Amino acid sequence: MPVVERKPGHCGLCIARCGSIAVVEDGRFVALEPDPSQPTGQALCAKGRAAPELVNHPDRLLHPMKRTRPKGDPDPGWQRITWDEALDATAAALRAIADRHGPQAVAFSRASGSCTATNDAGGWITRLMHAFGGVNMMNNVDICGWGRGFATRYTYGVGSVGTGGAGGAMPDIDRAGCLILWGYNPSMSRLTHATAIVAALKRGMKLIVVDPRQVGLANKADLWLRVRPGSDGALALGIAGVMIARGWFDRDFLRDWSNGPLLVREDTGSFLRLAEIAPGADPALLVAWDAAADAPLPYDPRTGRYQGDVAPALDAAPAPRGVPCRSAFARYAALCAEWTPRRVAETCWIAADQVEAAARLIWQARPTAYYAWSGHEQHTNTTQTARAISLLYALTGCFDAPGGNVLLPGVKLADIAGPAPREPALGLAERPLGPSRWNLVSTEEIYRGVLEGTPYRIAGLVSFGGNMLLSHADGRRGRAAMAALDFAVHADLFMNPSAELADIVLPAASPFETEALRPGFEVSEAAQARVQLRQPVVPPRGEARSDTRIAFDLACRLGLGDRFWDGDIEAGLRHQLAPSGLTPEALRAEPAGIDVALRTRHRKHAEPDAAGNAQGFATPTCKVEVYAEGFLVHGQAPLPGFEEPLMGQASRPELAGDFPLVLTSAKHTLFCESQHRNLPSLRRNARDPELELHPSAAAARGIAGGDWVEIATPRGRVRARAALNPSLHPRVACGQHGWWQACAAVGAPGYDPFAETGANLNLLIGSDLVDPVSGTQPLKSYLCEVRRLPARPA
Ligand SMILES: Nc1nc2c(c(=O)[nH]1)N[C@H]1C(S)=C(S)[C@@H](COP(=O)(O)OP(=O)(O)OC[C@H]3O[C@@H](n4cnc5c(=O)[nH]c(N)nc54)[C@H](O)[C@@H]3O)O[C@H]1N2
Ligand SMILES: Nc1nc2c(c(=O)[nH]1)N[C@H]1C(S)=C(S)[C@@H](COP(=O)(O)OP(=O)(O)OC[C@H]3O[C@@H](n4cnc5c(=O)[nH]c(N)nc54)[C@H](O)[C@@H]3O)O[C@H]1N2
Ligand code: SF4
Ligand SMILES: [Mo]
Repeated sequence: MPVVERKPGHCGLCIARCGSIAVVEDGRFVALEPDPSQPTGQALCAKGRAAPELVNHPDRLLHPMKRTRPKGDPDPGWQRITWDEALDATAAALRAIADRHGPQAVAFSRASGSCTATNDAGGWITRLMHAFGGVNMMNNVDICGWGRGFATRYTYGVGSVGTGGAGGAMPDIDRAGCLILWGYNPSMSRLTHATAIVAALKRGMKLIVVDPRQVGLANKADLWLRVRPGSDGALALGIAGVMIARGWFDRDFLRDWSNGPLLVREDTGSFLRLAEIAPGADPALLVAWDAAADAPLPYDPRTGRYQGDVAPALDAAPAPRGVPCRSAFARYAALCAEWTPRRVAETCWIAADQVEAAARLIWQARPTAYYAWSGHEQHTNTTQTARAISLLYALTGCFDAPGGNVLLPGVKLADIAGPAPREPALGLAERPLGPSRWNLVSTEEIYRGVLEGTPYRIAGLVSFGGNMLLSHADGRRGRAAMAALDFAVHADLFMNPSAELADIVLPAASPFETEALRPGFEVSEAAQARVQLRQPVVPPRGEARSDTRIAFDLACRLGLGDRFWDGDIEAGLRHQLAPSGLTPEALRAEPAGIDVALRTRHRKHAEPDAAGNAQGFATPTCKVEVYAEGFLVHGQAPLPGFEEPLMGQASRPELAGDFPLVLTSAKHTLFCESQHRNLPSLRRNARDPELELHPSAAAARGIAGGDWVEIATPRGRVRARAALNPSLHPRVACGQHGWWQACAAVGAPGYDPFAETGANLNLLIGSDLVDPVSGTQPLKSYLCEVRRLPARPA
């Protein structure tokens, strides 16, 4: 009889972090099962169930290796080395770069925390970067999380990539009357959300899905808006326009909690300062309008109060002292009114009556909550789209209200990242409002730093997972940049095309082989209360080490041990947990986790602060920012006017004839990003990359379902198999990125990541046309054409 152990924990393979029980037979990890006793344990997806295949895979990296041949040689000549050799060589190379160019010349990167377990070590990796003096972290935020977690800070003042939703505020699905999924398909991408939504639909919650494809919960939605990829901003303005015109909005919330009442000068577009009409007045004071007195009403953004606590007019258009002004809200309402349902229908390729239907549902079925993700993230207009959606949401008045998007409490932990060095991150000068403000940089900024030395030289790269040559645009430029680095080290579970260009590769342990702290599971109050110190299911294979271990070890070799408890992870964990009152011992004794007492408070903006003023919002005006004056200062629009995608038919009419289709992309149910194609139970059911086409678009090109096709854009061409999807607009095509890996066990091929005969979808996308605020690449709206290939690619 085998010795069977059943170990509670969670699946760390994606952001859902499903509560699970790992089954271990005679020391071998053989199965992963759901653990319904955990708040995220209702179900597991196929990837989670394939976890033993991943852990036990024959291609796992088991030892540190160094390359012995030049970069660019088809055979890197990997040679096994010891951990001591690997860490010493890495530390020496990084120190040499820091001596020559300064520590900022070493960039750091990590795989997205939404498709890997690198968040387990995220704070420690950032701590390592800060301690070393690094200021540039590539963590994919420019294409994943900027819209939901950062752009919305310019509206609500909050945002955290950890708890997404409305920039830090998670949808209260259990209590929502209406939920909007905007470019987000949790049935494939976050099982725990999907489960909660299905339950809420049973009790009568209304659902609106904005997605070019009728996929996942779009099939159960009360309203499915088949938006043209990249036109979401216009749709948000149009829906808001109907809400405002019909009075379907929370006027009191906008008056009291948004900067909508503040007067904007018609001549400059800046807020009117009191000092401009009352010389000698406090220069910090802004102005609204007192309708009863027909007089200016001073507003102090430091306290969030209007003089005398008089209620301001929301939509005034006065000319105090002859200075023509309009309130921020009046300007926003005028912008929205330009987006009539008919114009939205033409722009977004949806039916005009759906605009009104959406507005009605959002208002009448409140409380309304929303979650916007990848569908609105990967465009040249992502920032303003996220702003437009957030303002539409503000109209509901449901922010931080029960059944709305709630800023959930979390267990208190010590900050482990430590302060960032002062040196500016790459991209900050060009895009001061973008990710660089938070020391987060794009791949293109790194490539430019390496290849062109601007704004300064990047000579080294430390990567914890990730596969940027597949996951970001312009992989060929990326390959040139990787090859031109003085030194790169990459920690991973498997070799991948990006790691192939490193000097040293380190074997990383999988989440099933490591202990990790999960301080809350985000999707609900109950899930947030669950703190788990996930226990290893089996020991790491070979010489693999956890990312946390690697960060601590590397820090010590770099002479930074004093910042890393001399390599003692346990001491670090104890420090991190201290404010919570929890200890590692207590958590280990309860491997499924401990529920801490958390109390959700709503409408925290109305709670008084120490001085007796309402807390308001953490924005420059202390209110929800309908009008973001800070954008104006940096040459961006303070209201989210809609700009067409830069590589779209409207912006590039000269290309529209040769490239008549709009190309977008979506996640694969069976794989995370560029991973998992090597797992037999998954790959068996999805052998080849697919491109979804409308049957009429296919027929017009002589393409049948299953045919191999070539996808061409102005930037390149790659291959996929046609899959017919009648739910698409005939002019939209939807591809899959991340295809390169073979799966020998089922005889499924690999694909050359850099060749036209391969399937790297992101070779089709350039890195020159990006969102002006965030640098986001248009991975989900580009121009393309598709043609049938005579036969399967070699
Ligand atoms: N066209 C198109 N492109 C896209 C997207 C899209 O929708 N369309 N989506 C984008 C999004 S949202 C994202 S987040 C990015 C993702 O891009 P990446 O973050 O580059 O993610 P992956 O491609 O999954 O690569 C993850 C790598 O990390 C390794 N890994 C997994 N777990 C661990 C771990 O615990 N530790 C370490 N050290 N390594 C680990 C894996 O083996 C793999 O090699 O791609 C984006 N690219
Ligand atoms: N199975 C699986 N799960 C994953 C991942 C994975 O790769 N596979 N990756 C993880 C990661 S890193 C992330 S970021 C999350 C993301 O999870 P999601 O946000 O759900 O990811 P996507 O499938 O890229 O995009 C969601 C939807 O947006 C639609 N869409 C495409 N273009 C547009 C557009 O212009 N506008 C609108 N409104 N919608 C559009 C697509 O059709 C798709 O159905 O998933 C995580 N979970
Ligand atoms: S959805 Fe699947 S891969 Fe993601 S955590 Fe759950 S079981 Fe794991
Ligand atoms: Mo992502």
